[in-house]
Amino acid sequence: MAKIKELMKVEDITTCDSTAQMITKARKDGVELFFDRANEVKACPIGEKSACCKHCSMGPCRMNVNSPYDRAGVCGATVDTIMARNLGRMVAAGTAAHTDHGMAMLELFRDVINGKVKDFRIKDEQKLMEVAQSLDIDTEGRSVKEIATDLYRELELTYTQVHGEIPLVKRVPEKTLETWRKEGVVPRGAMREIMEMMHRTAIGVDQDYENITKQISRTALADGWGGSMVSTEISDILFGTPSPIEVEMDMGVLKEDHVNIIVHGHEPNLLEAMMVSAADPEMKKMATDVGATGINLVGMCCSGLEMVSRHGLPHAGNFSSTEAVLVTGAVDAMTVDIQCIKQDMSRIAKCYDTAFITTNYRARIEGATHIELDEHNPTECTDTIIIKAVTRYKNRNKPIEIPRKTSRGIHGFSHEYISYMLGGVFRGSYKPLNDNVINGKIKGVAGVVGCTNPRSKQDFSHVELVRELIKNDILVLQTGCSQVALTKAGMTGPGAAALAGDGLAEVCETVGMPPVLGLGSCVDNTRILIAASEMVKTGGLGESIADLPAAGCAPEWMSEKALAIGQYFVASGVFTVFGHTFPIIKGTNFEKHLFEDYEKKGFGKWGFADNPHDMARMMIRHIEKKRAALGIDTKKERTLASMEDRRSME
Ligand code: NFS
Repeated sequence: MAKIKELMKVEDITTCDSTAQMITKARKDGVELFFDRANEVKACPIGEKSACCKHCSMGPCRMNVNSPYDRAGVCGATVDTIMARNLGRMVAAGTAAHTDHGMAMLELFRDVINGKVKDFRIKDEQKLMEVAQSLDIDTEGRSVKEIATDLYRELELTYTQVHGEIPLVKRVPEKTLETWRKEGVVPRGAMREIMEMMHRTAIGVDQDYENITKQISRTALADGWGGSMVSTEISDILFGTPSPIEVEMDMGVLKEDHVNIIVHGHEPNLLEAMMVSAADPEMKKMATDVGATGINLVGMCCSGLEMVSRHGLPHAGNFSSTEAVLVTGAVDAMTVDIQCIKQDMSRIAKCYDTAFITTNYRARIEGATHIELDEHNPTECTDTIIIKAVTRYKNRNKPIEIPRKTSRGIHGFSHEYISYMLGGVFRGSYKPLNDNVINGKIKGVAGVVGCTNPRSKQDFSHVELVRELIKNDILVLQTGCSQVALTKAGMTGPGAAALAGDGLAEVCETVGMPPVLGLGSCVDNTRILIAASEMVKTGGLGESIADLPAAGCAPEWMSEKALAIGQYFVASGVFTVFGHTFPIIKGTNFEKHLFEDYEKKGFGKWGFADNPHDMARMMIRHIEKKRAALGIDTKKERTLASMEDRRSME
């Protein structure tokens, strides 16, 4: 372990009991985790504020964060240009991650249609029809293959379209699209937008922060309404659209007498194939032959969430727990694909003799065993992983300590299911949701999403923020690591309605839903976009997404992907608050542009707060402002909705 001058107190690092227990164990075992490194490697104060330009070799040029207009870069770039360039490149990187993931799903879809991939199939034909129809693809009297082929061609444009508007903008409310057209930010294919973003932020090109911001929005929109949306829709078509399911989460899902295999990453196909292998009688026998009771397959982070939503697979924790879970000594194999995988997991896995396996050609890690997943024969890879895990089980020689905690929650709320749940099976609609927002039982809707970060006490802000929001009758939609934090805190089950304000609690009890709805992984933030779009189209809450009493927040974000998501929500019209830090200097022109002026153009805007109570206050204030603008801010007499009332809402 590197020499750490002063270790942080465990209670200051995390509110997750299991992770806390493992941090303590790791320290006893002499194993360093990223929490301690975050303490040791202080963030660079200039980099943190994005006030350093290293886009050419005349620099790197570092600005003065306390007096940002004191100097300029060697080329003359002002601090506004520098910060805008940096944000642009971060958003381009985040967009690239989501769209490359989406493209991988689309290529898999193509090979399934062509019959080249036989281990996967189109599982949800209804969703295929709905997505095709939403893009004006003719479905009448045509075969699934014909429709799917047309859909593939259309969605490929999400990436490759050089001119014009990508097909999925057909789903954007008219007035929102009008704003985009007026401001010149309707996205072309993501490849074109990312390319232009990189070009414009190179030395000597775009040196006007407002003009750079346009391309930042356009790039991010190519993610939210493009690459990420394709990923969600195609994953639903191939693997099934989620519907509510009760799931167990936290490290207590590991079982000492089982071969424990964790899958961590983002693409659902690895875990889908793992499920097939783990259910194979031959594999099961192999596990029992070495004395195990069975194979225990568990997810983590976003690929885990995809399987939570679709199959009810247990989930061991979020981003800040992926190293800590190895410290249990109970993980026989940790297998990963892409994104949010810490390099040091490879070293920690070695300390506990856990097989650490990379499976994707894009993401190899030094010290890991690489067993590539080939979609044409996926179980060859996943069978091999199970054999490695069984071997490790047989040779277990490290003491095992599994935290006992688990929490149950309801997950798998697709935007289709929200419509069905509220409107009923024959008259699925967002009208009951809109009606309850209009009558004030529900004050508004908030998306609380995103990562955890070792520089921010794990899960704390997510939980505190959501607690405040639901208490104030705001329905919370969740994705990503935030959803895991809230489940561990016991707030994604119907019992959480007791923590909600009277109005929201009443709606939750009538419908039988929790006040906190888990929608899936980070690419599934697009489900929130579609839900927002449906709310606008249903009527009564304004004409554009910017009119909705809605707000978003990523309280403990860390990834560039989160910035891309934040920007596509802002550009779609949502007030979006980030916590813990933001790469910008307060009081600069660029900050004023993003945090104040941007909403005057018909977009949303950014917000920042460093504690969950301020985040909640800002979001609630914004929602109240929107309610007032819609003329629905008068407090209505509260009555208990009966079934009769529910029917009459129609
Ligand atoms: Ni999202 Fe998923 Fe978690 Fe953050 Fe990483 S796992 S894609 S980026 S850390 S929420």
